[in-house]
Amino acid sequence: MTEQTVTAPDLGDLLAQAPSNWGKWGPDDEVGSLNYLGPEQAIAAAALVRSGKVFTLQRLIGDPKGDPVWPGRSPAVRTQIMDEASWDGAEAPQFPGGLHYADDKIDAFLQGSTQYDALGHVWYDGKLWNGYDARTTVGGMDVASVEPIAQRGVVGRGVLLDMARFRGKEHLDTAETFDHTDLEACAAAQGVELRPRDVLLIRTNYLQLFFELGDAFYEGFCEPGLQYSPELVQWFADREIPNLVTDTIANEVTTDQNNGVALTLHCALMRNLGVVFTEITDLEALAADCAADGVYEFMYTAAPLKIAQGSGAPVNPVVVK
Ligand code: UVW
Repeated sequence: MTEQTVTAPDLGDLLAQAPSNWGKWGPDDEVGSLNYLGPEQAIAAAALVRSGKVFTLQRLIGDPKGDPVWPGRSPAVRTQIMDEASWDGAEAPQFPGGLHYADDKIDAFLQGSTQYDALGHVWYDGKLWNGYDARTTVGGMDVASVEPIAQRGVVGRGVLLDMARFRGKEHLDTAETFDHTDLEACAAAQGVELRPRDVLLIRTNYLQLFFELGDAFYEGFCEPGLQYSPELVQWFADREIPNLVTDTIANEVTTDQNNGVALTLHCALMRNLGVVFTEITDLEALAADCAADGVYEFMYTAAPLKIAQGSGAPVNPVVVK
């Protein structure tokens, strides 16, 4: 990844002609393409509930098998503060009636598990989503934090695009890429129609390798995923995609295999179009169910935790079929 970035083009140059939604929802907007989801989309999504089957998409925080995180981040550490042993000594707190209780806390990267990124999470050329100055991130996100996304919540028609199954693989491979034409072909093979304003859920099952390989997973780290092209970005813009949800750590091929740029789509989709990213989801149970009943559309709902000035926040999205 790092060797290629030395010769990589500048994001400002690469994306100079790329579509932008800055200003589309006013100068103060902080939720971007989530504006595409309103009451009409929520009602249509609710109409997709037929079997009543419920799927939660969050990965376990504190998984005994480990928590996959972006290199440089560390998994959450949970510390037990109070438990029955707290009442072993004479100094134990006493409550009228004899109450005992358990308490704990976590020290966690807000992007260290299944999470929503704030729209201001990434930037280049000193500007965030909607043109906000990157200095507004210093010491905490003054604008385009995760809080407005959390306040609003996300409800819409979700469509699962099972790229791993479509390619006949247990999981996609390191640095394997695909684009919007592959998403369309996958949808066609699954017999599901892609509609404007869909929440797209893309399964790679790549994180299975994290659980199989342990630390070796991070050697030559390059996740599979969508790869930048002007046509792909235009496809997202034309389809008014509000939310991109994947089961990888960063929702796109880590390093563009054509030009060496890191996380181009974070910039082209999130920063420029205001597409909201949901990462590190667990799509396995949902994908198995979709493969079994052939129904790849559903009601998708999510709301990240409300964290003031957060650049992201944990979430447990809920899908109802
Ligand atoms: C980065 O953008 C670095 O990480 P992510 O979006 O995966 O949280």
